[in-house]
Amino acid sequence: MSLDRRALLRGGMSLGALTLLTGCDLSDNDAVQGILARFSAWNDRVQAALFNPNKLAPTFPESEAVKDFRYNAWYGPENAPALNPENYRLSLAGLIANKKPWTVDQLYALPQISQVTRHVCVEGWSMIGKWTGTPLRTFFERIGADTTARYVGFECADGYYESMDMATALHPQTIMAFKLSDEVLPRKYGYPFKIRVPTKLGFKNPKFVTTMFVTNLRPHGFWTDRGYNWFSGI
Ligand SMILES: Nc1nc2c(c(=O)[nH]1)N[C@H]1C(S)=C(S)[C@@H](COP(=O)(O)O)O[C@H]1N2
Ligand SMILES: [Mo]
Repeated sequence: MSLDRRALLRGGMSLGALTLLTGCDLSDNDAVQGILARFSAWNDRVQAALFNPNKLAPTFPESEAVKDFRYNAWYGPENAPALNPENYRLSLAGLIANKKPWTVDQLYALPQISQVTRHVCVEGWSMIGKWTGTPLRTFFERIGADTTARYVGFECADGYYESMDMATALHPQTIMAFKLSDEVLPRKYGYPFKIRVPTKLGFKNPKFVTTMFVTNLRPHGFWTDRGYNWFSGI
């Protein structure tokens, strides 16, 4: 099934219904893309309005956390970036007072919490895992991020990129995850850290993050640019 068609169905609308509604020739790809983009923007607005920044994602007993967690990216795990702790630096940009880059040691010395939550992938699988790390809110206090700004963007070592609204970034369960199953986050799962956001679909959990920026202009997202909803809350 093509990405366009999947996006349409996810939007709750069949191709036939869309044809009736719009009278558009659906073989005209530009028209379809335009309609999809408008539905998607509308969905994002409605979802953001419905989002309760204090509502917690379900948590589970530790015994339910899967040790052999599933790997996902558009390439195989052997091609996952191997970031070297000697020269890795987390870059900070945009509306942040202290943009000094962070080393792995500095990041791993931050105060940490653990969560056992469910990761849900749009491709049709989900898994419960235990992640440990620093709430993004705590990190934002340290670096003097402007939390009145609207968005946070992430760039990753494999060319992936993601973004989220500030309310989600400040949510108590949104963490910079340094560990999976009590062990330093293995390379394929995003070493030195991934952003773990249990209130969002899996694709909004960027791995191997190398840059974080705060902005009022909505940044792009890798899968959002390929037809998925930007908000993608669960
Ligand atoms: N940098 C980067 N982050 C990423 C991805 C990716 O390909 N690259 N894939 C996303 C998707 S679709 C999913 S389901 C999860 C998979 O994370 P896991 O390998 O820890 O299960 O990572 C998300 N974050
Ligand atoms: Mo995913």
